[in-house]
Amino acid sequence: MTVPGGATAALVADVLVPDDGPPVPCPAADLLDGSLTRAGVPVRRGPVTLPGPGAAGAGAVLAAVLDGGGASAGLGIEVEDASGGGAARTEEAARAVFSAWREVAGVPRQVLLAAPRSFCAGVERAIEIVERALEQRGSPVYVRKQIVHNTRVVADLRERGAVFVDELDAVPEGETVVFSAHGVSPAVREEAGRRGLDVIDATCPLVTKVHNEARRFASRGDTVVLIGHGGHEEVEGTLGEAPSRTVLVQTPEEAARLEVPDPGRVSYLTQTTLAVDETAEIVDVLRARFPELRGPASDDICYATTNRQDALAAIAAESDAVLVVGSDNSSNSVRLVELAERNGTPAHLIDGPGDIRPEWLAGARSVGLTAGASAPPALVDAVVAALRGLGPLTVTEYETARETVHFTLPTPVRRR
Ligand code: 0JX
Ligand code: SF4
Repeated sequence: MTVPGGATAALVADVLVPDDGPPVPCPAADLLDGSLTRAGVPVRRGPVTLPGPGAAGAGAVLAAVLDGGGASAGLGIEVEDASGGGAARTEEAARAVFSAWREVAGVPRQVLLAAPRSFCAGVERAIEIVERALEQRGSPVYVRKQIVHNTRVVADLRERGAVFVDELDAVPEGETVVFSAHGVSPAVREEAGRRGLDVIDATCPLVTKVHNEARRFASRGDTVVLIGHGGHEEVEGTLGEAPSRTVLVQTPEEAARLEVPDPGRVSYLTQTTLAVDETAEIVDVLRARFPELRGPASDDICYATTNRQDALAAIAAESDAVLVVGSDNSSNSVRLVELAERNGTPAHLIDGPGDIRPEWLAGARSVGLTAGASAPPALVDAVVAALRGLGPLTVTEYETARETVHFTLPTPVRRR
């Protein structure tokens, strides 16, 4: 098949259809699809019929049936109409992709599944707020910034009528706007008030707690050291609580160089999604410099961030490779990748199964799998399903904590 623009499409098999037996499902289709898409080949999905012995046709069929440890699993790509425009290029790419995946398929693997992983209570609440606002008020419901830093979550809500905007000036007067889980500065709240917007606040209560601390520490006359990453929305929101009294510190080196008006009056706060060990290092430097340093009663790094890091630490060393489901602007997800790498295990951030590269699995018999707090659990299931399509797979979950946290919804959306 030639798609508009002249390139020949590759048909990735969801199922292989032999002429003399039952159809063979292809759970790894997303993996082949992702590789072909990255290679710039247009992809279609559907059944691929296996040519019988001696068959000759216009298309090229690349296929293998693997022993899946009980059930068989297929891998297949068909370059339809191999004589069409761009067909040679598509066939070359299809052969390269097929053989790369074929090479890492057919060996038994285990997945070490970290628990807890995936959605936290603040993310579940934020998504439910947008869903309920859409149910109650209809589309459009405006959302300032990404409700959570996940491509799939944002795409799903957009499909259901949410309109994501970067700033409030893109929201028409009087309309409903949801503030994201990461929080906003007082200046943003004031602007929403001035513009008569109907605000529903999806800021995670654990982020709000940090804002409250920022105001409290600043009002007692302290310099507030905010440990976090510059430019992150949560950090911008927290900085905005007491901008003239707050300084951002991102590294131990910055902490070591920090000059403050009164070294006896210094407090610290942190972004909620930092690496626990790296943050402790910065706090240690600050405490050595400012022995009277005061901080939050308990750490500002939230329970979900801490639990996901602990869970991954428990499996990282035993894994040959780690996959972290999450988007690349998700701070807590990126911290998980870095944590695995600090444990000596190569780690990769993926939005879903289509991002997995065959070379990551070469020689990897144990694959550690986790997901950041904004990544839907269904994407983790999709990764496991795709890996199952490469051969026999055992999945073992290691649970290091059980999460029972639940946050109530804000008043405007509490009743359905
Ligand atoms: O980039 P973050 O990790 O702060 O946010 P993400 O990925 O949306 O995770 C959930 C929201 C966290 C807020 O603290
Ligand atoms: Fe709240 Fe923590 Fe989830 Fe952020 S990661 S939304 S602070 S529970």
